[in-house]
Amino acid sequence: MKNRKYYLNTIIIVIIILAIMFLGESYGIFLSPKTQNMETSEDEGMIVVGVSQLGYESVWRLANTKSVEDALSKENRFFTIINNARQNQENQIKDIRDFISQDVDYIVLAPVTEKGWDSVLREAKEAGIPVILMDREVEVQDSSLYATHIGSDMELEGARAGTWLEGELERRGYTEEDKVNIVILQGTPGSSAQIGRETGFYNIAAKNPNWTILEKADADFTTAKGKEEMARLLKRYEKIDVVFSENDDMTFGAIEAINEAERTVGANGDIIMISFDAGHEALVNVYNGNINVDVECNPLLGNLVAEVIKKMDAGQQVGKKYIIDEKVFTKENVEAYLSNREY
Ligand code: GYE
Repeated sequence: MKNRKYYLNTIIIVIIILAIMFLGESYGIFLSPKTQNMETSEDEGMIVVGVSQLGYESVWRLANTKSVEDALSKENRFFTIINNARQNQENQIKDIRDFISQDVDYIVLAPVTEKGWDSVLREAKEAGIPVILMDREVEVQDSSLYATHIGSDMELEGARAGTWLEGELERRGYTEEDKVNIVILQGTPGSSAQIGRETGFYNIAAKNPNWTILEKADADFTTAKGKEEMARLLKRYEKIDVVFSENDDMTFGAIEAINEAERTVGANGDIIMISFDAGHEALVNVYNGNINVDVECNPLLGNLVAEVIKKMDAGQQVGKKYIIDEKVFTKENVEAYLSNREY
């Protein structure tokens, strides 16, 4: 009796294992990702796109990744592989090489820093795979190594912050005699966002001899580092009038550090807070008066990327640069944007 039951159980288990293997094979579960990608995409005549996203360091980045996922979707005839490089250029170079060996149709690259891309982009070019730069830019000798760049004018963003500060100091009654001490919370050094925003801001600062930039502190676009660096700066400098924080995530950390140091920030405080990106949570902070000004950087680039790839795929000529329109938010205009902010 015991034996019969044992055999019956064994037979049932063997049947279940065979059924799983059979179904797995038919649905491609046991195929390597590469084979799986190519078979599915070719079968359905889709455009295969490899996306090398630089990381998930900020609210901006999450919104950008989602926007790409939504636009480069199966329904939209795309087969998309998104790799996340965790803010590391080596990982991005490896991702691009993987995409080349998978023979994708297009590569979308959001480069963590500007330098160091020449060889890998040449490899993509030699393989005949067009590279679309998204968000940040690259600094290469030969601009034919990429097809186009879709993103923001970061230098203009920095200049907008500087112009706003000039106006604000004037409104507060500052004269040329009044010293203004500024600290900068920097995003990833060598990234377009850091370089561009600082260049734009420094150009305005150069016209205001009473502005002193006390220190630039690398806080890598993250809240944790923003808080840590701000706390350190507050201990080091007695008089800080302005914080130029190169993204919202660092700003959130900085506000916490300022409050913990029993200092006040924003429209009603003694430290002026300048921020970039202008995600929903930051706009609420502008509305509540914790952030004085937030210069918009729009992460919703997915639709434009999809549109440009479709054009290229249809053999049409595309532009070398696509820059999106952006705004500047202060307490005066922010209310109208609070309810329908997508990120
Ligand atoms: O401002 C920041 C993100 O490159 C524009 O990267 C982007 C920046 C953005 O981490 O929040």
